[in-house]
Amino acid sequence: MRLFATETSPYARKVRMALLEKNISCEVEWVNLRAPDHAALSHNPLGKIPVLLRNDGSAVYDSAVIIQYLELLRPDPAIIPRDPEARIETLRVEALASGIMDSTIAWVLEQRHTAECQNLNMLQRARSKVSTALAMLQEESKAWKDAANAPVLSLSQIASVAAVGYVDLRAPDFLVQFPDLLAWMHSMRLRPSVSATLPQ
Ligand SMILES: N[C@@H](CCC(=O)N[C@@H](CS)C(=O)NCC(=O)O)C(=O)O
Repeated sequence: MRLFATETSPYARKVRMALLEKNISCEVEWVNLRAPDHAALSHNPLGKIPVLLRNDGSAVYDSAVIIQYLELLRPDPAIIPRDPEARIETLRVEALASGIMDSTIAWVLEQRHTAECQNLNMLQRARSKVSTALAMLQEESKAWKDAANAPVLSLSQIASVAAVGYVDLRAPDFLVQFPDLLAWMHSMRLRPSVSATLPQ
């Protein structure tokens, strides 16, 4: 299998961490998203990464679907609980973390425009969503104190590391408002799947 990814994509990081936690070997091909004919385009018409190319040549995207595929491919160790209530709760936190990624990217892209071309209303809305969602993740993380030493990380924890790590990459000062979440992230650096996938 081959994963098309970039080193900074939080969605790809979620998949890369899941592969490591589940001990699934997979070649990673780094993609230059700025190139008009980048490698992932021929496998995903949307041109987005991550894309997982299976051994039979078929492609799986987006990150949430790839994770479901990996869980089917190798059920143990499970990163999504099988108990229905715990499963929905885990997928809800994954959606929350994905929303943080989406809004942080929207914020970063808007900020790249010259000052007179920025949509300040949109910028403010994206920042506010990141802020309220991070506050909620900080509450969730209080139950994850010992996660770094757990036999396997859950998808909630994997997605949260990827989302908070991306905010840390793009707007590190923003995280100062969330000291408990920062402390949790710091403790997670001991985990090989976290340290091996730090965005460059
Ligand atoms: N919902 C998708 C989002 C993927 C996504 O937006 N990836 C970005 C990189 S972080 C991308 O490929 N952007 C290029 C583009 O939109 O053309 C997922 O979870 O996989």
